[in-house]
Amino acid sequence: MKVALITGITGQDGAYLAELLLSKGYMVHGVKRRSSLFNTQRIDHLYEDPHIDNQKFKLHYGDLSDSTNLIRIIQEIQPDEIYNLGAMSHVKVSFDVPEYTANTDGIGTLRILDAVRLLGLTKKTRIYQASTSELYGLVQEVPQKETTPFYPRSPYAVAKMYAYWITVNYREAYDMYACNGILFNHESPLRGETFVTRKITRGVAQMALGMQETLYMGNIDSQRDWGHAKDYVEAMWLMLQQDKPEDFVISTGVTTPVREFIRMAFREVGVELEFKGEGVDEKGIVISTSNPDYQFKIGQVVLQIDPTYFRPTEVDLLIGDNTKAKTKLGWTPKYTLDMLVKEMVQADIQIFKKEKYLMNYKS
Ligand code: NDP
Ligand code: GDR
Repeated sequence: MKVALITGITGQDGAYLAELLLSKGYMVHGVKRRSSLFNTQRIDHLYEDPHIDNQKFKLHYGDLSDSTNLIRIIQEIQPDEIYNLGAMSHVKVSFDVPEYTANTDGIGTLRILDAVRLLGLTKKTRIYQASTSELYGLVQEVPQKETTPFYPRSPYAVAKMYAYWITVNYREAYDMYACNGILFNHESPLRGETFVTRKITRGVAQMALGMQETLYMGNIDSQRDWGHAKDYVEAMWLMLQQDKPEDFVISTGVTTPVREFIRMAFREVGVELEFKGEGVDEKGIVISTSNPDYQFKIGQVVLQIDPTYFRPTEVDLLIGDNTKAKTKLGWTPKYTLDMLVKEMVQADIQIFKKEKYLMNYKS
C-alpha cells in the first residue's frame, strides 16, 4: 500500500486529493494545524476512529513553520509521496501578512524538501509542490505556459516563486523526484468563502433567499482561467506517477472576466443583470427575473464596487496553455465553467436554505 502525506489537508484541494488517494487504496496522512475551533469540516466524512485496525486516514498536528515537527512526521510515516498544499493562499491577505506568507509558503517548502533529504528519503519519497499561475503576474506572454517568464505581483506570488525554484534546485542538486504543478485558479463548492468565485456564489444564494441585498466586489475587470478542483487534484497525482519529474501547467485554456462570472452566477437563479457606470461607480442592476422562487426585484442594485477589495498590484489576465499536461500526462479537464458555476450556486443555495430554516426555527 502506498503512503501519502498531504500538508494543507484541511483546505479545498487537500480534501479532494485525500478522497482521490483513498479511492486509489493509499494510506493517507495529513498535517492539520491546531485551532481554537474545529477546522476539519471539509474532511470530516473521511475521519476514521483511531482505535480501529487498518486505519487508512490519519491526521497529525503540525505547521509548515516548524521544521522539527515536519521531520518527525516524515520520519514516522516514511511517505512514498508528499503533496505540499499547505499555504497562506489568499493573495490580498498576503499584502497584510507578507512575512508570515514568506515563511509558510516559501521557507515551508524548503523545510519539506530538506526533511526528505536529511532523512535519506530522496530515492523513496516523491514531492509535489503546489505552484501557481500567480507566478506569471504581470503579463509577459499569453497563453502562459511552462516556459513563460515569471513576474510575481504579490507577497504570496513572490513566496511561491521561492518555493518553485527551491523545488527545481533540490531536484537538480540531489536528484530528487520533486515537481511543480503550476495550477491556474480552481474552484468548487469547497472553495474558501473569501475567494472571488465563492464570494459571488454565496452572495447570489443569500440574495435569492432574501438574506442579503447587495454584493460588494473589488476589481471585476480581471480575467481568470477557472477550472474545477476535482479535475486538478487528478493532475497532481498524475505528476507523481511519471518516469521522471517535470513541471506542468494545469489549466482549462479558457479565460473569463470576473464580471462575466457574476453574470453567469445570477443567470443560475433566473436573473439577468445590466452593468451601469464605470470604475468605483459601476453597479450591477436586475433587469429581468424568471424564477418566482427567488426574491429579486427589477431595478434592485445587487452589485457595487468597494475599493477595499482592490489589491496594491493586480494580476490582470491569466490563461494557461495545458498542451504539455494533455500530451505527457494524458490529462484533460472534465468540467466546463458552466458546470462549475451551476454546482457552486446550487450547493450554496442548499447551505443557505438550511441556515434560513434554522434561523426561523430558533425565532
Ligand atoms: P486553501 O486556502 O483552501 O487551503 C490551504 C491549506 O493550507 C489549509 O489546510 C490550511 O490550514 C493550510 N495551512 C495554512 N497555513 C499553514 C501553515 N502555516 N502550516 C500548515 N498548513 C497551513 O487552499 P487551496 O486548497 O485552494 O490550495 C492548495 C494549495 O494550492 C495552496 O498552496 C495554494 O497556494 C495553491 N494553489 C491554489 C490554487 C487554487 O486556485 N485553489 C491555484 C494554484 C495554487 P487551515 O485549514 O488550518 O487554514
Ligand atoms: P486569486 O483569486 O487572487 O486569483 O488567487 P481570488 O479569487 O482571490 O481573486 C481573483 C480575482 O478576482 C478579483 N476580485 C476579488 N477577489 C476577491 N477575493 N474578493 C473580491 O471581492 C474580489 N473582487 C474582485 C481579484 O482582484 C482577482 O483579480 C487564487 C488563490 O487560490 C491563490 O492561492 C492561487 O495561487 C491563485 O488563485 C491561482
